[in-house]
Amino acid sequence: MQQLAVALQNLLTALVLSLVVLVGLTGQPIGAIAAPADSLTVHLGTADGSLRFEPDQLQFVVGQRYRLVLDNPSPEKHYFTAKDFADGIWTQKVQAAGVEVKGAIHELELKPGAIAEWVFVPERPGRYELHCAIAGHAEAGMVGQIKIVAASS
Ligand SMILES: [Cu+2]
Repeated sequence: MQQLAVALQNLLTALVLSLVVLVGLTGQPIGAIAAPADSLTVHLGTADGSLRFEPDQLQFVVGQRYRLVLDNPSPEKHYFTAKDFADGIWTQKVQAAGVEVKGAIHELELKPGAIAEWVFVPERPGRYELHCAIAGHAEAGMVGQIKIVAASS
């Protein structure tokens, strides 16, 4: 059982590595991966309990690497739900409380005081909607817009 888990982990590591190599060969984000990521922080809710994202307008450039820090300064849990956006990016990892998750992510739930880092490279230009999936929160204003724009050449 243990051996199987180790074998699976090695396989996953190999897959991730070959993916990185493939991306490198096709020309795109290997430079972006090596380059330091642009950091930005989005707060899910506010300390006084307002139901909103701060900021609620986000913009990213295709091919650039980002480190999006999500935190929850509010007294209740919130979601960062942006499924179409998540389909339009390549997620390198999501990191929270000593755990790194690799692969596609569509939604994150943050408990009060939680913090998570989402490292990704935008791939598909477009306008995407963001909301909190907790009943009533989007209706109360916990929504946002995410724009992915093409790199200017
Ligand atoms: Cu919420």
